[in-house]
Amino acid sequence: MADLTHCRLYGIVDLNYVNAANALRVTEAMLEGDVDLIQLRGKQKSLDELTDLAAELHKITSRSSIPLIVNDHAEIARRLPVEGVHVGQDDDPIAVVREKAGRNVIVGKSTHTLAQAIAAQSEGADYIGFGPIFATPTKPDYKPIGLADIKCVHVDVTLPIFCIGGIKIDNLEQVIAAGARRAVIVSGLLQAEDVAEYARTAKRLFNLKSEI
Ligand code: 3NM
Repeated sequence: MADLTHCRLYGIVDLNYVNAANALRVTEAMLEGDVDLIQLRGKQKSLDELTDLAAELHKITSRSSIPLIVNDHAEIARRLPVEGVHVGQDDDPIAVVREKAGRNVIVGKSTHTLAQAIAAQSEGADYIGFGPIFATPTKPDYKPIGLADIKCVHVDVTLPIFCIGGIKIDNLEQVIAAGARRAVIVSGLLQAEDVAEYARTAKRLFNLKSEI
């Protein structure tokens, strides 16, 4: 299983922002910009559509040895050699995700409170998302949790923690200063004029500002 210890920047190819026809190009740009981990997310798409697209994306992510994580569908990890599956609070428990995948894949879980983060670790997640830190149009119904719990979650949870939600180049330093070692950027990256350059800038901030 891929080691996530050194991952800093997690990019999501979210089909609400990117046409499936452009997904490959955007993924290539993320790889060029040195994104450490990539997720395919398509809440509106069918399992078969997502499976076909994941197969295309995996050809190029695997060439760069960057893990490809699929959102929600463990079944895709059964059909394809993608590296992992990401689930939310209302999805299957992690053991069920692994069972459905039929092999030992990376399983990540979205968490929105300190208690959920601790529970996800006990449940056997390989990493967690923690957020939304700021308000975000990508998940409009979620109340932002702010910066204050970032330090605490890093004390209570030893798994890789990816802060998420409303994070952009403009506020990334603030998130890092609050204790984040890793971040997910969705709309910031996908709406950037130059996706690769945006990713590179974010990585540079981690390299310069992160203490660990
Ligand atoms: N999950 P953006 S916030 C997909 O808090 C997602 O679990 C969240 O998108 C969580 O970078 C979020 O555009 C949206 O704000 C992140």
